Amino acid sequence: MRLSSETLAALPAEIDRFAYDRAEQEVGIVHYGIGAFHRAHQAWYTDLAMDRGDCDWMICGVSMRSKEVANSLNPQDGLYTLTARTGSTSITRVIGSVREVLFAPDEADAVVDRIAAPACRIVSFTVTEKGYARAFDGSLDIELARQSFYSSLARGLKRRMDSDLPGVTLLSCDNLADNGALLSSLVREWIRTECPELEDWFERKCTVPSTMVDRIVPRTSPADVSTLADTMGMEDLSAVFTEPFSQWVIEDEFANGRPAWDSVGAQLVEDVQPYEMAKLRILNGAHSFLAYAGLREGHEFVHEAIRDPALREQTERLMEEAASTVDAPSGLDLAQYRQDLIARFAEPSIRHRLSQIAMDGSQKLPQRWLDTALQYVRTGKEPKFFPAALDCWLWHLEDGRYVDDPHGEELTRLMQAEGRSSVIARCFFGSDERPALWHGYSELVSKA
Ligand code: CS2
Repeated sequence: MRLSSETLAALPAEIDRFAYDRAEQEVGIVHYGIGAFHRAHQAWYTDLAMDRGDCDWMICGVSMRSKEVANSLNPQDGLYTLTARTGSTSITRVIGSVREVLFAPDEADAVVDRIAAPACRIVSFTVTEKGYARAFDGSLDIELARQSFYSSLARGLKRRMDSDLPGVTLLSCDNLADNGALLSSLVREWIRTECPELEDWFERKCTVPSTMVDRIVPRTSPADVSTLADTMGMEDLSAVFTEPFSQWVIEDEFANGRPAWDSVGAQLVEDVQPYEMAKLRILNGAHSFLAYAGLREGHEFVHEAIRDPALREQTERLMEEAASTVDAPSGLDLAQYRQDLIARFAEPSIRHRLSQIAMDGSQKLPQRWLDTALQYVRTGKEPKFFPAALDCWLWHLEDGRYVDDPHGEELTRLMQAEGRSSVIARCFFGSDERPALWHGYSELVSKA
């Protein structure tokens, strides 16, 4: 038996679930990048908000690169479970907020229809760092952008404009510095080049607030799925497993309404930046360090790496240096934040693979390490963590086993042929034909 609308009633009573009538709810959100993270985070908050009586916020998920989620979620009518684990306790809830999943390369017109529907009020994104199709200098790479969300998004917005419908909010939920401003400027570039008649309407009618998202969501393993099937008496091929902790900080600038996410734990604030800086530099910075340093030491999971005394000490030092570059958001004690993070990382029931975090380093390291190091250098201080952390990343390129990165092939080839100094030069300076991979950080090269 498999989880679906039909089999829902047969689930054991202790499995928590929503009480709203899904069939009555309209699709209020179109979400690009419906991976495990979205299902364990924004879709979960939305499900809880609808369960408290907020209506018409069903989600149409859009997959960009693989049909996997559509193939597993659509036969389940969009239903899946979220299991929050800690120690030996796990609590499972069925999430009802996803209506359907579209696979963008085959169903672009349907994506446009959903965005252009009067009920749609928010278009959100977890497309990962590389999904924004940025060129080396941070501007939009139009050719790359053609394979991403820009075209269907702009077509959907254009239809709204032509039908005199209200604007929408674009909500980036990716781990990028200033994700709202970044998304806004990239979408504007697309519009200016591909659909200039939309420019003024977009400016006047749509908003692009920033967000900070936090929840550790390891990739689901086949063992997780089968253990859950034993307790539920049925299979869920879209199940997600995560920690109980979750944080979502959102700038309250919505063009056309939003779910009552604040009634279920999200923080609506005026300025997300201090939260996002703390999270990217301390949590994600430490995560990336643990990934490369941990793999080098032969570990497989985050909880193993952080229990290695030498790595723990280095991680604590990195966190301390990162924290010293951050203005704490009001009410947040950064020393406590760091301690809590170590405990979250050390939780053995969250089997978070280091190789999952090691992915896409070329895209992640600027906001996780380089911004911190740059701030150090510019204030005349020595960023001690930085050479050690970069050394681990370079090791991982030399080693080659875990490299999964849009620039991975080029960097590992360069590493093999010419060694570390050429890779460093490529990252910080580039060449006439190929600009620097990390634009704007050349001051750091002497520390590399
Ligand atoms: C991780 C993040 O995969 C990664 O790079 O650092 O996904 C991390 O688990 C989340 O940002 C936690 O909120």
